[in-house]
This record gives sequence, structure tokens and C-alpha cells, in this order.
Amino acid sequence: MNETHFPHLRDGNDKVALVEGETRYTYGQVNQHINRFATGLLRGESDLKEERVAFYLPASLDYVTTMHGIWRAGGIAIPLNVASAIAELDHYLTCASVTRLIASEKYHAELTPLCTQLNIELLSVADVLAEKAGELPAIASDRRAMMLFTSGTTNKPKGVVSTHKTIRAQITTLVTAWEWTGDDAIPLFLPLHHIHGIINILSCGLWSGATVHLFTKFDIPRITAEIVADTYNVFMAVPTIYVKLIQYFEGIDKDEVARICAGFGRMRLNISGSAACPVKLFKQWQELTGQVLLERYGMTEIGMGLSNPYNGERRAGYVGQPLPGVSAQLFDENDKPITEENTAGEIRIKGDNVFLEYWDNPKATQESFKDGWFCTGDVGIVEDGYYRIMGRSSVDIIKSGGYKLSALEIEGVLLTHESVAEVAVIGVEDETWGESVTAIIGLKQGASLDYPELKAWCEGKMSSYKIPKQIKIVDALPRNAMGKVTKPALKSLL
Ligand code: MLC
Ligand code: AMP
Repeated sequence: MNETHFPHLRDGNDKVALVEGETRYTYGQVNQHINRFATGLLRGESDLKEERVAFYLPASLDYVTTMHGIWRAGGIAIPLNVASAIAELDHYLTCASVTRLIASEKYHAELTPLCTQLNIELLSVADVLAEKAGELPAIASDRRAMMLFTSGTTNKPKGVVSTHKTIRAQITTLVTAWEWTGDDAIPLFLPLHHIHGIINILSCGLWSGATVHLFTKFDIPRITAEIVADTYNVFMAVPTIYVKLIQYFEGIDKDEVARICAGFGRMRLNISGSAACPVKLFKQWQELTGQVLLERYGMTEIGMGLSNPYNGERRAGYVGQPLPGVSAQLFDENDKPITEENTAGEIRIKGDNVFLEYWDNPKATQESFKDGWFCTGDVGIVEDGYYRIMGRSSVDIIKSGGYKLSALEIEGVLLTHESVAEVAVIGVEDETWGESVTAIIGLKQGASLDYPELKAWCEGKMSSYKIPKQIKIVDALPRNAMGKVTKPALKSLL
């Protein structure tokens, strides 16, 4: 069976699949577009045979066409962050040995030097679209389908490879658990290089025959106007979005706040995830809108793993139970399963939803699995039947506004600044971002550095959301007897 053909896209019916600005595209139109694009990509070949095709496209018909077109032609789809710095793109394209990059025309001038240097063909969607759809290959479900880059405890992000079967499992568990139907409509404003936007919103919506409204950014006035008009019945976001909505309410007319909150209240579902939803925020949202947020837990490598129930008690501060088809188990530091409640351990996950491998990195892949379980690195506890996330085993991972950032990657860039002798990056608790990136810096002798100068220097060297929100200059970083920086001790210096 060809796993990439979502049932409604395959039917190609007249229901609206995508709304992009003022334009609506039916499932039939999207399906045709995808087939023409896949045909063009093939250039007469019968199968792309897992060629890595990257794309640098905002949320749009073109994005959906490209993603599904690559799948149908037998390639590996690599959606890139359209806010990436060139140095970051260089890593993604090189690591994945990308051969073709599909990008909107407006980005071609800035991408051309890198593509020339890496010998990558730079194309627009229009360049690829064939006049007519031709024959497409049958794709076995265990074939590689997608690669997403995720930051971790290594300096450079790793490519997380999922198969068609993985993607199907990640989608169908959510369609079942959250009772998606073709009557659903959802706004999509999250970035489309991460699973929250790709799987939970876009793919679940298209799989179910629902309507997905595409936004290239989190445009609060436009989105809330649609909410007042009952355009959507499902809303999914990271906690920071709910914080930002509440901050927005503080600056607008009270009657308008009441209309927006009533709109949220009429929806069938509001979901929070990608980072911990503080209990205070959960309660505030309930008081404002009447919605009991459904919090769930996931990761690029596993899609979604745990979720509060759609029907049943949604508990503040908890992430619920394993989703259908997903096995979860806590393990202690000796790799023994923890069977009793109220004992913390590492969350490990098994199931068809788990990724295949880190691209070109068998060592990292092997190290991340134990006895067939994927080791998430997150510490959890089960209390009264509900999982609660207690933290992460690594201090080098920061979650800011739902983005997973590697402290080591940011440190690596900051160390190239001429005034920086040593640096440690940590995440500091923050009401808006969850954690905010903070750099503790020891300067070279005689050097000076202030925050605005460092921020300006960082621009273009890393995606803007990775740039430290604050810095602290110290004489020397605290180190242990082995000479290793003691990161937990750094917070007391702030
Ligand atoms: C934006 N900025 C951030 C930031 N997002 N700073 C820190 N952390 C972030 N996450 C900064 C910008 O650099 C800019 O700084 C300023 O804020 C305004 O930028 P913006 O783009 O206008 O901000 P906004 O639209 O408000 O973006 C906030 C946001 C965005 C919450 C919409 O961060 C976002 O889309 N986050 C979601 C990421 C996501 O999808 N994660 C899921 C990963 S998958 P300046 O200084 O230039 O003004 C996963 C698995 C799972 O985690 O379980 O789902
Ligand atoms: P990513 O690698 O970007 O997919 O981020 C996955 C990480 O986000 C997980 O390993 C968790 O640390 C974190 N995460 C996701 N959902 C939640 C949640 N509901 N509560 C706490 N942390 C979460």
C-alpha cells in the first residue's frame, strides 16, 4: 500500500483542504498539484529512491505540494526552517547530502551562493510542476520519508529520519485519540519544520478531511478575528502562544476580549504541548475561556507519546497516559523498569510512532535505544495513573517558546566572538518563553562586551530565537575538580 496517500487527498474531493490568505484549495486541487509536482520531480525516472529533497517554503499550498510530492515520488522530504541562518542551512544541507532545494523565488538570490558551493540544484515549485500528472511509484511503508533536524546534546542538530509507517502511526494515533473528523477546522501558525506543526496540525487535518488555515506567522489580530467568527473548532499551540494571547488581551478593549474568549470557549478542543504548561496558565485559560486545556507530551523522534484524555479528566500539570499504539515505561538509572507509582525515572517509548534513525549517525541511533526502547532523556513520574514531566536529564537542552535548543550549539557560535574567552549557556525560567536563553561569559583579557553588541553580532549567525535574551559577564566560570563547568551553579550568579 502507498502510505503517503492520505485518504481524503487520494479521493481528491471538493471539500476545502487548505486556506491560504483569501484563496481556498479543495482536496481535489491539492491532490492534482501534488501529482504534477511528483511527476516533475521524477524527470522520467520511476522512483526517487530516497533522494533527499529539501524545501525552504513558508506555510502554503506550495509547501504541502512539495512535502507530499516528494513522498509520492519516493524521496525523503526535508522541510527547512525559513528563519534559518545560512550557517545553519549549510549544516542541514550538507549533513543530509541534499541534491535539490525547492525554495520560493524570493529567497533564490540569498540561497544561490550556498547552493552553488554545495552543488545543489535550486528550484521553485513552478520549475518542477509537470504539465500533467504521470505514473507514480508504489512506496513500501518501511521506506524513509522525512528528515527533521533536532537539537540535542551534541553541537550540531541531528537529522531524525521517519518512515512512511512512522508518519502514519504518528498521525492515526492522534486522529483516534482526539477524535478528528472532516468537520474540523484549525489555524496553523506554528513553524513547519517541526512535528507540532507538521504532524499534529497539518497532517492530522489533511488525513481527516478537515480544513487547515495557513498562516506564515502567529498573527494575533487576524487569528483572533477568525476565532470570534467561529471559523475554527480546534486550536493547538505551545504554552508561549497562550501566554502571548493573554498578554494581548491585557492591551485591548474588554468587550473584544470577551468576544475572543467566548470564541475559544465554543471550540471543541484547545491543546497545549511542546513544553510544560504551567498550572497557573492552565487555570488562567480555563477562567478566561472555559476551555480545559488538553496537555500532551511528544518529541521529534516519537511524534506524540502521552496525552491527557479527550473524554475524561484533563489534569493540570500532567501529560496523561500513553496514546493508542504507544508503549511508555519509566526506567531507573540501572535500566530497570519502574513498576510502582510515585517513583521518578526516564521515560522510554516503543511503538510504530518511533523514528527509524538519526541520519548518517549509527552511533547516536544506537545510543538512544535500550532493549528496543527509545530513551527520551525526559524524567517523569506516574501519579494516580497520570504521567507528570519532571525535567530533563541534560542541562544542555533548553526549551524556549517550544523550540528545543542546544546550549552547546549556541556556545559554539559565541566562542567565535573575538572578546569571548569562555561561555556557558543555560535556560532560565521565564514566564513567556518557559526558559530563556542566557549566556554567562568570561572575557579575554582587556576585552569588553555589552548585550546589544553581542545580540547584533549574533544576527545572521544563528536563528534569531536562539540568540541569548541576556548575558552575564563573570571573571571566570565555576568549574568542578575535573575542570568541567558546573552549570547548575550558574543560576546563582544571575
Ligand atoms: C520568537 N522569538 C523567540 C522565540 N520565538 N525567542 C525565544 N524563543 C522563541 N521560541 C523572538 C524572535 O527572535 C524575535 O526577537 C521576537 O521574539 C519576535 O519574533 P516573532 O517571530 O515575531 O515572535 P512570535 O511570532 O511571537 O513567536 C513566538 C512563537 C514561536 C511562540 C510563535 O516561537 C513559535 O512558533 N514557537 C513554536 C515552536 C514549535 O513549533 N515547537 C515545536 C517543536 S516539536 P527579536 O529580538 O528579533 O525581536 C516538539 C515536540 C512536541 O516540541 O511535543 O510538540
Ligand atoms: P523536540 O525535540 O523539539 O521535539 O522537543 C521534545 C521535548 O519537548 C521533549 O523531549 C520534552 O522535553 C519537551 N516537551 C514536549 N511536550 C512537553 C510537555 N507537555 N511538557 C513538558 N515538556 C514537553
